Amino acid sequence: MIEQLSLFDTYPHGSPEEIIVPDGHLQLYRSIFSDAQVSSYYNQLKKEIRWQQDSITLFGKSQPLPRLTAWYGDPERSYTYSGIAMEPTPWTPLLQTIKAKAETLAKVTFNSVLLNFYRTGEDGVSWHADDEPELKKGHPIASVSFGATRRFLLKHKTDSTIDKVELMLTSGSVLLMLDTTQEYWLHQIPKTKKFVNPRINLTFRFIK
Ligand SMILES: O=C(O)CCC(=O)C(=O)O
Repeated sequence: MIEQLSLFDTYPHGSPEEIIVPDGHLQLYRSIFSDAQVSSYYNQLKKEIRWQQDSITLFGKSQPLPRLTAWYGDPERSYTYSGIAMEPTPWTPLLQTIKAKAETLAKVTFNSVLLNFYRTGEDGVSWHADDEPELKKGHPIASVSFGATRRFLLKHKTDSTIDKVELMLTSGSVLLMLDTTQEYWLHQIPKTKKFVNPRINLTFRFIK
């Protein structure tokens, strides 16, 4: 008997939306997880992750970050951003499951993840690139979202004539930031005064 392959069998994740910009390349998978997974993963992450409230010093004044964060990963993969040094908490089984999915899509391995918990629309992250020296240059970054849909904006670091890019990151989506994207582009999750439900985002990374 000949087994017929459906499109779903051939492309179990569907084809991603390709976002090709000057000096950058992203792929967006809109719904990678089932509805049941999305809601159970969100609840579990909210409950079991060791969320912390970090502060940064701006103009000599300490200010809480507008989100909660956590850093998980392989032993000794510590990470410093905006002057905040983070030691990795060991992987949980759920984080390993999500990591495996991200690795299948990105076709690389990851050894760490930064988690962000946006409690309301007043939480966000301002313009930055994931280009700290300890991150392996050019290695894909996989950004997985659960919870509220939020706007994700990208702008070129040096050429203001290049149009900004706006993506809506929905629950269960996986965005891959590839090639030279971190070298040439900044990204942000802007704050909004509109009511939005909480959202959890995980960015899987590779620390050298
Ligand atoms: O929440 C997001 O989608 C973005 C998170 C982010 O920019 C980061 O972790 O560097």
